[in-house]
Amino acid sequence: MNVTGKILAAHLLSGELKAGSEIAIRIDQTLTQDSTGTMAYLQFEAMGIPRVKTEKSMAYIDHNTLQTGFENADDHQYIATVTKKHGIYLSKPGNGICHQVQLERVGIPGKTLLGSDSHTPTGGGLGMLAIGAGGLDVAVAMGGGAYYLTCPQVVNVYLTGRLKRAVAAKDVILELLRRLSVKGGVGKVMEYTGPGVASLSIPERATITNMGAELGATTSIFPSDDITRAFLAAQGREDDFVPLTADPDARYDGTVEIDLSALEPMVALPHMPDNVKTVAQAGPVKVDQVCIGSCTNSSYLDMMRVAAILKGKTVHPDVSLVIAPGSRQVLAMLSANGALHDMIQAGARILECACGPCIGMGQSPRTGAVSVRTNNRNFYGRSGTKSAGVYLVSCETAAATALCGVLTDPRSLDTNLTVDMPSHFLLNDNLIIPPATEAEAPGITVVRGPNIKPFPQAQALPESLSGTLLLKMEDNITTDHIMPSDSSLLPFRSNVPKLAEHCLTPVDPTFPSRAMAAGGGFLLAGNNYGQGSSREHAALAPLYLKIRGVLAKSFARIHAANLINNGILPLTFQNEADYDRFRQDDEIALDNIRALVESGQSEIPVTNVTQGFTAIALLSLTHRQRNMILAGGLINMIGAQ
Ligand code: MIC
Ligand code: SF4
Repeated sequence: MNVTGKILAAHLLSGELKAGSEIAIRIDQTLTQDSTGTMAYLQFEAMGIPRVKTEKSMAYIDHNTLQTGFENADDHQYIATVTKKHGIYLSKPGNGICHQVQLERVGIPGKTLLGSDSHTPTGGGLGMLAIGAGGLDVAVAMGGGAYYLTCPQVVNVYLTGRLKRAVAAKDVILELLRRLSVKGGVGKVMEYTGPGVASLSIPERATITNMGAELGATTSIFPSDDITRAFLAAQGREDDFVPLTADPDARYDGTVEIDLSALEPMVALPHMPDNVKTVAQAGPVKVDQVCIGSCTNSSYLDMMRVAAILKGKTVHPDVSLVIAPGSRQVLAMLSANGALHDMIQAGARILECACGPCIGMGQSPRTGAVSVRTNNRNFYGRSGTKSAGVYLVSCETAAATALCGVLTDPRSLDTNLTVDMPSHFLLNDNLIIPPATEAEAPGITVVRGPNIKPFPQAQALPESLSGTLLLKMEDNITTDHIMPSDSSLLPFRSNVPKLAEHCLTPVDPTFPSRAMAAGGGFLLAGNNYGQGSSREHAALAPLYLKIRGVLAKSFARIHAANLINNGILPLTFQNEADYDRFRQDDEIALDNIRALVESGQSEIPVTNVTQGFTAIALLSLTHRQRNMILAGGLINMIGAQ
């Protein structure tokens, strides 16, 4: 067995471990962050379960920390009180980015983790099976319910050699994205094996598993070995260590080989993480801004390499360099050992330990800017400046670039980049607030400010559906297109009516008003629709606008689940060429759709009323998903049960 298979087998509640079939697994740990968490806790409350049933559930506040109005702080207070009441640990704002803190203080090899954030697979660096999902699925898992997923294929990513100086773990995952594309991991777990694994530290492994999300993978995982033991011991958690490796004769559904010694610094050009070239090929592009941080690249190791490059130098006069260490542990260690001083003296602007610029919460670059970042996503508009181009690189490339003012291959610097992993991290969990005891919990009042609005609920599936195809879209539409998130919109994550006014506006600014005027309708999309974030708001805002179905060439995993959880039909073309026959504004009809779904039929005739033809769409639903669609979503189904 491979590592993935071992963990799945140990947690299997129903189904068969056969790639492509539906399985249900037990979830040991959950995490939420504030931008998806408010909705997840509202849904958890709607289920009426008094206390979480997981081994450990964490709530992080790391996304919405700008607090330009009362909204963020209202959400923080809601999360602080609802978690205290229901048995969830709260990581307060300032304690760090959820994935970094979870890796340092909470994650355990061999356990399952479900998180309401697409980069939850960061935990795979520790040998956890860590999966991103919509808030509602996480709410169900907190209540002790199973997590249902399609049993993934497991791809063996066989690593040989070792990284050369100034070549980073980020370059490994960028190389994989170059080879496999943003759809390359759909339906798969990327499992790392081979002699090269032992040369990678835990934060380096976590950088790779983190950005496996951009491959569309279900998750990514490394074995748990001596390096894992040493990391946990340095975090004061050696007792959490369990060894976990693939059997020597483990079977895989495919293999990709990467010779670490052959890699060079890579860059993803605007506006897609798979638009990858070597830094040398991309050339000395003039740069306006460099942002170092995010859950991909903000560990102690990363920051120490950045500090080494910056030490005694000055940031280029035309560049604004911002640095956000990933956790308070990292920041505290940098301040104690003087590395923070080196960054400040070089001219870096230090930000709090949070997502910040990665999700457009501040630091939007100037009009037409080139912004070089260590993040994982460079989707159109995500920085908050539509005309800017974001380039994704390693910390080493980012720091070298900040000094030179142009995109720079860090191998050209002669800095010593050897950083030893600490044998003891600075430990201080005083910003992790434990929940109330069961006896105290009934006395806790959950506080809801005026920004907390009820979430929209779907209706049961009617006999037939009809409406207009309100928008025709290309391939690879991201959740940042469907439900954009920047500093002006993130404060409204618990206010879906307000968010809906911005739904799909990066594709067509007139969409929300047209959808409202039409009283709802359908969407038409290409391949990999809904890639990117786990944000359920990309389903909730369309639901609010009465979108009943999306007709696409294919869907991204988490978004498809979010649509079904909210009673919206994810239909794919039986014959992809039919995509070209449908036009925006065509009227379509799905006659007798309820009876078809009830009978378990997956082939759904879609009549194009305007043009007078019928095409076949596929609705591939499991028995459980069928019941959800019929009931009008997961909450209604649970209510009915
Ligand atoms: C992101 O990186 O896009 C986010 C913001 O972390 C999201 C979650 C969200 O939309 O709130 C994610 O990756 O799931
Ligand atoms: Fe935060 Fe960016 Fe990571 Fe999302 S990708 S969790 S916004 S740092």
